[in-house]
Amino acid sequence: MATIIQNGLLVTASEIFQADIKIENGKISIIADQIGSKNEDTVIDATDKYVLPGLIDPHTHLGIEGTLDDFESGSKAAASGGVTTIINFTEPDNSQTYLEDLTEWRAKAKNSIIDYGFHSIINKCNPEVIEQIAKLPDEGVTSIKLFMAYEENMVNDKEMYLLLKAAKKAGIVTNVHAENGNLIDLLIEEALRKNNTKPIYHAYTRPPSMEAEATARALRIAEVAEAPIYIVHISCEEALTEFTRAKERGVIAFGETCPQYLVLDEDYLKTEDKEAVKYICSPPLRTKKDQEVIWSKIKSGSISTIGSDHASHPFVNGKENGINDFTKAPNGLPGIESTLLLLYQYGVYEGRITLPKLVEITSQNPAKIFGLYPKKGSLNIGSDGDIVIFDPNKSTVISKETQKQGTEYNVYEGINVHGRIDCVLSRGQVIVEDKEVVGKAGHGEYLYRNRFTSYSHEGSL
Ligand code: DUC
Ligand code: ZN
Ligand code: ZN
Repeated sequence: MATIIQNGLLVTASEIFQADIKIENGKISIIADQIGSKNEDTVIDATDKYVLPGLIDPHTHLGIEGTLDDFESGSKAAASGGVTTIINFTEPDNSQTYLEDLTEWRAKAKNSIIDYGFHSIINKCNPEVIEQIAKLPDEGVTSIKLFMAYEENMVNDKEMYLLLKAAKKAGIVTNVHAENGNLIDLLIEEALRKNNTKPIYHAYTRPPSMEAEATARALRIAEVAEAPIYIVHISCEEALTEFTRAKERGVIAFGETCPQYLVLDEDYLKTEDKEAVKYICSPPLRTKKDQEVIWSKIKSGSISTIGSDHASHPFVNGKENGINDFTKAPNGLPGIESTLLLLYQYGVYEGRITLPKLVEITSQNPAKIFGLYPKKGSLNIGSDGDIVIFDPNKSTVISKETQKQGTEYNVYEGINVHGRIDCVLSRGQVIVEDKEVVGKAGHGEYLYRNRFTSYSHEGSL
C-alpha cells in the first residue's frame, strides 16, 4: 500500500513545480507529472496547495523538569505545526556520564510521535569527557552544546577550545550559547542592587554587546581549533556583524535564529501588566531593527537555520515567579508549533524571503548540518516521506485556545496568519489531518545521525 499526493505544488530549497509524489514503505519512491493509484492506496488531493518537506526543528527542550511538554505532548504540538523531526537537548546530570545522560533522554523520548535526535550538553572538560565525546557518534549523536553563560553549565575559553577540538576530531559539530555570562551576572547584581527588577531588566542586563562579544570570542576560538561551530539563537545585529565577519574569514560557522527574534520585540517586556514576564528568554527579545537585520541575513544566506528553542514553562508556578524579580522567571518561550506559520506570514507572504528559502532554512540546512541529509530535509527519491501539505489560501489564528503545546498561554496569541497546515505525514503515515493530530505515541524513531563532514557546509551554507 502506497500514499500518493496528487496535483500539489512541490517546494524544494531551489524550486517550486507541479508534480505528484508517491511514498512506499515510508520513503519517497516516485515524483512525476501524474501518478496513478490502486484501490488500496491512500490518495491525498493537494490541488492549489504546497507540498513541503517536513520541518526539522534543531532546537527544542522537551522533557525538561518543571515544563509542561514531555515528548508525547511536545511532539504532537510540533507535528501540528509541520515539524516531522526534532533535535532536542539533553540536560547534564552531574552524577552520571554524558553517555548515561543520553540513555536517559532516549528513554524519555520513546513516546514521541515524530522522529528525534539529541544534542548532548557538555558542561565540563577533563580527559574522561574528551573520551566520552569520541564515543557519542557511535550512539548517533553528532552535535554537542556548550554554554558561555549560566554558572552551573558554562565552560571557560580554554575548555571551549579543547572541547571544540575533541568534537571536530569525532565528526561532531559544536552548538554554542554565546552570551558573556560573567559580565551578565555582574550586570544582574547591579540591577538588583538598584531595585531594577521588572522584566525589561532581563533584557537590559543581557545587552547585544554581551552577545556580540561572546559570539566573536567563540568564533575566534573555533577558528584556532579549526572546528565547525553552530551559534544557536542569534538575536541581534551586533552578534550578526561578528558572525558575518567570521564567515567571511572562512570559519566553518553556522547561524541559527528563532521565530521570536523575527516576530516579537522588547516592547513585550516593557508592558506594565503581569504578562510581560512571559516573554523572558535568553538572549532576550531585541528591537524591530534587529528583526529586519536578521531577515536580511537569512536572505543573504548568513543565517542557515531556524530553531524554535521551545521551552514550555508554565505561567502559574513558573513565569509568574518573576513578576517582581526577573531573575526568578524561568528562561525560554514555547513555540514549537508556530514556526512554519510565522515564517510563511512574516517571511514569504510579506515578501522578505521566498518559499524555497523557507524550505532551505527549516528543513534542508538543518538536515545537512546535523547529519540527516538526504534521509531528511528533502523531497528526493529515497528520502523519508516526511511531508507537509500547506494551503496558502486559508488562514490561521494562533491562539492558546487551539494550540497543542501544553502552556496556558501563547506568546503569539491572536496573530492572524495567511496559510493553514492541512496535513502532515511522517514516513508516509498521516500524523496530522484536519487540524487534529492522529499520529500515535511511539511512532517516532530515534535518529542515528551521520558525522559532520565537509559536504555539510557546501553551497549556500
Ligand atoms: N538557552 C537555550 O538554548 N534555551 C533556553 C534558555 C537558554 O538560555
Ligand atoms: Zn541557549
Ligand atoms: Zn535552547
